[in-house]
Amino acid sequence: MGNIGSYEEKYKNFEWQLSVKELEYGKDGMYNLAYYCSERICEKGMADKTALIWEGFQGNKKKYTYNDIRLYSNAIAQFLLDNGIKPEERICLFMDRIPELYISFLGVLKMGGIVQPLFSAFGEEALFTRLEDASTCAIFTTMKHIRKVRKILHKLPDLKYIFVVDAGNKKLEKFEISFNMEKAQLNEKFDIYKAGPEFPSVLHYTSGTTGKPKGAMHVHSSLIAQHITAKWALDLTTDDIYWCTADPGWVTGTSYGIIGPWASGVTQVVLDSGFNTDKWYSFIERHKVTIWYTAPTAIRLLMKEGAGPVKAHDMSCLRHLISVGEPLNAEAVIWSQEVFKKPFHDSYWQTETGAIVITNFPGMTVKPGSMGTPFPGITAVVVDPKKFEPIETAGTVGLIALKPGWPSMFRTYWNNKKLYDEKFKNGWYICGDRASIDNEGYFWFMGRDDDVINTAGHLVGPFEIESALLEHPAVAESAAVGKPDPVNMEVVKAFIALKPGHEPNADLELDIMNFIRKKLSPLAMPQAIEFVSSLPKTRSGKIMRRMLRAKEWGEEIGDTSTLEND
Ligand code: 6R9
Repeated sequence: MGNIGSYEEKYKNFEWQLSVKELEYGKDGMYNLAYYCSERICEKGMADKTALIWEGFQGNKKKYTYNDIRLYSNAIAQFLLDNGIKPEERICLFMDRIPELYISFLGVLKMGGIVQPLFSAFGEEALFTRLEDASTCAIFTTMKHIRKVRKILHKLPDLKYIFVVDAGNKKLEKFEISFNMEKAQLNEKFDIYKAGPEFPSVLHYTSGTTGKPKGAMHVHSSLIAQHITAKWALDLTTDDIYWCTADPGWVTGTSYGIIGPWASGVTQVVLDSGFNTDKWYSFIERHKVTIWYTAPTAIRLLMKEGAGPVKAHDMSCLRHLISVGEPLNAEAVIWSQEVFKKPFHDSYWQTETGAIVITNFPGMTVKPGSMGTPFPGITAVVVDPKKFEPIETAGTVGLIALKPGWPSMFRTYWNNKKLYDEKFKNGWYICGDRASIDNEGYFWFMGRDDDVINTAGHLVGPFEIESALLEHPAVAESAAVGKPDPVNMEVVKAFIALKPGHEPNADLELDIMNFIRKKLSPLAMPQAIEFVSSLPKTRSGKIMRRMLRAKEWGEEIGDTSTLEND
């Protein structure tokens, strides 16, 4: 089982065209990726195959075949058209990991809409920023989250529809329309929008150091890369039971929680519930999960519980383990080899890259602590930070850079071509991470090259936290940085300078925390606050977050003149 055996052979002859041929991508002028995730699988004789097994947090279960997801996504697409929504309009998905989230993702794409998934734990401020930026016209949500939408609706003139998927008999307000997927009029033959390969598909927001979060715009032909990486890097085959633990509010949850697996005709399982060691192992055992894609924070949490809980379950079903989102420490790889009898394989990529670009392939010797080697078809190097030229000397740290042109590359930042252009230097796409390459071509991650905080695999921009803090009447200025944490790798720490007349004390700290809690998602919440009399700045007045960060990590601060461009 698996695609492992022939990997070396395939690597030698790789071209993206291989994926195009396998998918028959573009056949009869069809480039819409949603077609390849539902109709095509049915046409290939797998209509009755299970596409999704879902378990809710209360243990409730649902199961959908490929024919079900085909019909339901058709119904959603028709429903959107019936409401006058037009191709290229932005439709946000703001739901927990319920079946409607996964299926409406395809529904939006089938009518030519641009799908904008947002993490349901976002607070109203985080939601507002992203809906405003995208001029989103409709949002799918549930009664659990509708309160946040109602609060900001008056500030969003473009938001015309709120589709509530579980309203039942509950009273809805203006602009709110009840939509029950399973009771919707089924549509055997929906006329799927004839999107071209370069037609916009998914808009994922990601955080940077400065400014608001930016929307990475993807196109339908991203499928070419998502399909072949799902096959070769995740090793998905039609015999597998696959579990991706990521939420589709983040890119891993769409590229490899919807598109990759469904375009491969895989049965995937979803657990809509928070982390719990026993729950997770039982879930794997119960569904006989064969391929598991998760994140280092989860692995570290499992490690903390030791081998005991692993032994209490039958984990022999697992055949391939992959990790993403943060540095995968060597200890985690060694531990997984000990307890699961197989190592976690690292995979490196970004919202902007759309698909895995560097990975420890199945069948490859894993060097614990290394991310692996570039995916075939990807030219990845490290460049020096001044001239952006590839570094030839093994072991020298530089910026990870990719040669533009891979199929799933983002095509722009929404409404921000300037920022997009700034990501390219000397003909390379600069990822914003630092790494070195050893003499066998393996990449070793060093850290980010900006001030973005990676907490439990989620990128948090300091700007959003600092903006929320600044709205508090006592805060004069603030800086948010990552502070080491044994499980989450980093957590947010805020340094705050107060306005005259305010004294630092525990009551004020609590008041500030409560104030920002309403604005930020739980993961962006500072775990620590330190009051300072002033913040370190460059001569031009920029806050030197890196200096504060270095102190937290016990690192050499070094020559401060190089810390920020003055
Ligand atoms: C897919 C995803 C991207 C950033 C990326 C880097 C960090 C991702 C990693 C990793 C070390 C890995 N990152 N994979 N760091 N080792 N294997 O996570 O997308 O949310 O955009 O984050 O995450 O810093 O630049 P995104």
